Amino acid sequence: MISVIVPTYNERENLEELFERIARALDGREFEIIVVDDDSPDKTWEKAEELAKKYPAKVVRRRNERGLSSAVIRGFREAKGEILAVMDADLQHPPEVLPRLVEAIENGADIVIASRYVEGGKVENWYWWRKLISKGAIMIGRVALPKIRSIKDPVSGFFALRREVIEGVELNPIGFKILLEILIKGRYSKAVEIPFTFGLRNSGESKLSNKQILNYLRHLYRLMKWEGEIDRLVKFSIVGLSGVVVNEGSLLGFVEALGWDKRLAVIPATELSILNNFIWNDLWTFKDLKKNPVYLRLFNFHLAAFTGALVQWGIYLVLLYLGVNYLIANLFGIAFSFLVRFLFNRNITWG
Ligand SMILES: Nc1nc2c(ncn2[C@@H]2O[C@H](COP(=O)(O)OP(=O)(O)OP(=O)(O)O)[C@@H](O)[C@H]2O)c(=O)[nH]1
Ligand SMILES: [Mg+2]
Repeated sequence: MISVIVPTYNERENLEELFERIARALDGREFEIIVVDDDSPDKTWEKAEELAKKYPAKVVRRRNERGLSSAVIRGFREAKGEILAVMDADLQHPPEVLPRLVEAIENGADIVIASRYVEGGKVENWYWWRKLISKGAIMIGRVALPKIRSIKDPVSGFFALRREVIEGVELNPIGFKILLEILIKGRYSKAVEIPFTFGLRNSGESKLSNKQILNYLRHLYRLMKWEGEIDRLVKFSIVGLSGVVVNEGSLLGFVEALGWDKRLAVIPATELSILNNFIWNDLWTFKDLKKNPVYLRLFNFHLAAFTGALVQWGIYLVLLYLGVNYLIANLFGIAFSFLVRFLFNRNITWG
């Protein structure tokens, strides 16, 4: 059996067509529709209850709670199916895609995402800035959370999964992007994406606000913490600081004890600090991620250091050109170089 979970808030006008199209799309299969409505002022729940006389549906009217993710989680709890699907009520998620989601699960996938950003998928009539924000947000998410790196639309609100994926998993109900939460915390081995066209909202108003952007970043931070990525960042910083000590200390030794030329001694001193950082990162920061052979890790680590230096220098020059104070310009350069080196090493050297 398939449970189609539909969170709603003021979607009264969309329900009739939604139910009808879901029923037509899933004709011949056993299904139920679960509407989780947060006591909408337009009485969406009332309309849903009326439709439940005609269609296999269950209506949950939550009086004291609000929130998209928590509504979906509630829907999961109420659902009886082995396959759980989630979709919006406003018909931006065409019900006709549902059979393809179900088939993908029957063919062995644990999670199937109806995706706007795989080949063949698209978004209709969005202003360029909304596309930019959407794509940018996804890119940040994929970089911040290597586990979902291969997924093109990890924030889609339209997806299906096997019940086992979320059973016994503690999902955090905060935020708008429940799929992200599931992709990080769920128990699954195969997640696939199928393309679809995200259409225009049929009727009613968007609940998406600017607040959601900040919310999304907070959600990412929490998931990074859960994944241990924040720990890695901290370790990487500590190792970086130890590298500064090694660099300065060996430079001092080369110049004062060995009498080397100051202009050249900085090169072996830098190399020593790179080796120092490599060893500690290899033994500590990324100790669980040694997939590449050691010579490749060492080579990539040098490449990261070099790339970071170039980025630092580039940003420094650009900011100087823009009239920024040179010390502040350098600080920005250092910060970006740090980020670039961390991401390079996390995703490539130990990726
Ligand atoms: N139960 C519940 N449902 C919600 C809540 N907020 C949004 N929804 C529903 O979640 C779905 C997605 O919300 P939308 O406002 O359509 O978000 P969106 O599709 O990103 O934005 P638009 O493109 O403007 O429609 C819709 O079915 C909403 O009714 C909420 O707080 N509680
Ligand atoms: Mg919508």
